[in-house]
Amino acid sequence: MPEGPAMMTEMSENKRWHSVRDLLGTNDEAAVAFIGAPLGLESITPGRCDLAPGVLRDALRRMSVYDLETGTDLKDVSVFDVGDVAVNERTPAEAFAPIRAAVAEQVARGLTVVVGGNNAVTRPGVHGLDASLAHVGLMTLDAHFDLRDTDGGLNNGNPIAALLEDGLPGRHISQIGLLPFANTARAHDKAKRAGITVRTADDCRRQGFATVVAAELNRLAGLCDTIYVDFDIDVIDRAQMPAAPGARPGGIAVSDFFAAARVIAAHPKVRVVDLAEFDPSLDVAAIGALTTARWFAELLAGFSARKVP
Ligand SMILES: [Mn+2]
Repeated sequence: MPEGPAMMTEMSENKRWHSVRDLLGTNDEAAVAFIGAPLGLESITPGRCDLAPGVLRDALRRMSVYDLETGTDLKDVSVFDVGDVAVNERTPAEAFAPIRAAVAEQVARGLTVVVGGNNAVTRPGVHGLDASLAHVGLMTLDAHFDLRDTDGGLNNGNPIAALLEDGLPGRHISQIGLLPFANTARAHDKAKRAGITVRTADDCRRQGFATVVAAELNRLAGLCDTIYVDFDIDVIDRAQMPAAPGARPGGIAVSDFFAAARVIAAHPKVRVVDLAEFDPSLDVAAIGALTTARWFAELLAGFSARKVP
């Protein structure tokens, strides 16, 4: 046998690999949709969350499609990339209709992923999944209630308050990962009076974050036809997620966040998820970029493992 390089029958991995970015394209038959929602205006702490969809797409090149821990290979998964909704220069009030419409157009797929943007993307996202708000459940993974008063206008601190005012039943809402000294007594009282289920970061540490998430998915699934999940990335401990203005020390471990993403995407009633509050202008050593990229890979892995009922 002559010596020399082996015959290559597949793409060489000498300089590159098959990445999660390669899964995004224009295949209209794809079971998963990716919608960029670069909404940055009216953040309580002004920032550049509008940069997140582009940074996340780029970071997906650094994710191999293969998960050696479970033997999951995403190479045959196809994601329809809708592109970005033109909301860069819009307020949450102005962005409501276009984001709602973009989500409503995709919800026939198995899973629609909305990449914000600040947390004001959640209200139009929920409306896009269920215009009646009567049959949808909402789970938030967030250090905050996002129940600030709406009297001064819509911002990234009041999407849940606005949804309650729109008619979403409080018992259809689960809020997980709340932190002490990051919320007010008034917001907590609003949550209790509305019948929202509240699980603090400490509850999650004691019981296991993925365990709490799975239990709440089951609770919501018993009440609702579909479930929307808002991943506010500030639920992660600030040392592990510096690129979120609201993240604080004492938050959820990033490994728990990834595990929860997989459990959530595997649930057959979860139809739309969003990612909110990633501000690339605050990033350090691409921690935020790589964290959101891994989150997206976990969603695809969970979705691939979904058992169709
Ligand atoms: Mn939030």
